[in-house]
Amino acid sequence: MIYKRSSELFVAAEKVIPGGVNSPVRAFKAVGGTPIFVKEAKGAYLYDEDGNKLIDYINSWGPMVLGHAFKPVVDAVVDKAKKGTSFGMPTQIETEIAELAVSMVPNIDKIRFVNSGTEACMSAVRLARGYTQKDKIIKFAGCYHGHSDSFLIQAGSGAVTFGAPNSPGVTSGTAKDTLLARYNDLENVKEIIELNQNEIACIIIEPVAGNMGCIPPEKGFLEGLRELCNKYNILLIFDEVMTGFRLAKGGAQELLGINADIVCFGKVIGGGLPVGAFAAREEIMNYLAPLGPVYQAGTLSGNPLAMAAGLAMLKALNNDKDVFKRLADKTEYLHKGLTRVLDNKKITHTINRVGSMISVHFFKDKVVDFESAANGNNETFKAFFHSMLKNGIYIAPSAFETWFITDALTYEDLDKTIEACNEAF
Ligand code: HOZ
Repeated sequence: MIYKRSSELFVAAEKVIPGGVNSPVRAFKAVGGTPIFVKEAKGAYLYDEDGNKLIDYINSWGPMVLGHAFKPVVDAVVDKAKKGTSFGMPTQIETEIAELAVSMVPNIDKIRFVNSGTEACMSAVRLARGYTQKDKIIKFAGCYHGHSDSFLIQAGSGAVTFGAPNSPGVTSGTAKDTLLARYNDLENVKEIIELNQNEIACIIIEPVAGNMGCIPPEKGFLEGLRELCNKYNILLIFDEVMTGFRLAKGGAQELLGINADIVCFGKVIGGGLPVGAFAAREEIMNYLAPLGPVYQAGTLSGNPLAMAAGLAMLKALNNDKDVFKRLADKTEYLHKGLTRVLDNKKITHTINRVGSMISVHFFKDKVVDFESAANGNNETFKAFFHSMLKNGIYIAPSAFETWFITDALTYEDLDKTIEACNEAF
């Protein structure tokens, strides 16, 4: 494949945008080479500026559950755009999407829309602190909850890829209120809680981690967190930015059968437009301004374009009773095919998968937390990434990211992907 035009566009971008990108993972620093500039996308495919067609496994980092340029979403956005794009005033469609989201997700009564997953998580933590009147939070090494200050402590995703999981600019005052635990290690969480009795407002977690590759919660881990939260009056926050409306209608809460106190959404809930949201039981949500004392606001929050896209997306997912099974089946097929190839070639690896999230780790043991994810062979990953790309398969340009499966993928696409893996070694 030729990337002449993409390289030229990157050089131009670097002159006026730091690193040439508006979000670091895109810069290809973790895999080398220059990023691919997308011209357009449709269904399961990306078409780049050099005229290459790629099978897409990042799907805008999750939201394209039903494929790129999904017609109901596009139609809804076009229709709304003609009637005004933002008012900073209430609109009826906000209630419509809120009603639908509340009906799909277990254990929530009210939802507040914001503009990104970062905003959702940041606001959820403020709400938890205000509600419990406690300051500290527990997060897990390798989990990523957006780039707000409290979360850039051993953060996953781009933060870890560039060797800066603790970012300069986060004050020591802020950092000291974020307590760090090991994913899938309940004993570790218990110790931290016992050392900080009556000080912890919330535990925030990706119920299926997606920012150190895909890491499933081990049996009993989330159940244990739920019990600890009940016992110590701590709120449990599920960051479902990746898992919400992707693993099931009701996200990870439904799939895994665990109730969180606050749930954060992003990406999928906006059908790929800039939307985030956080939701909880009424008594918690009523703590938010204008009803309660915890302040949170935004001019573009709930804007009609985003709401129209999100509503079209949620309706499509809600009305298709087989979609989550189809997604899981396709992902399982890919998992089996990749395993067959990598086993045949005697490549040391572990594949993690939950629903339509999957990641390949070039590591000999189980990958259950940040430490095991970081022990994967990054040189093998880089070579794998570039070989897949050469064969028309676009996976995330970092070993610390999940691949997201879209329903637009055909079994022929999956076979091509498995074949590309075969050629990579
Ligand atoms: N933080 C995102 C992945 N977990 C990457 C966002 C982007 O580069 O668009």
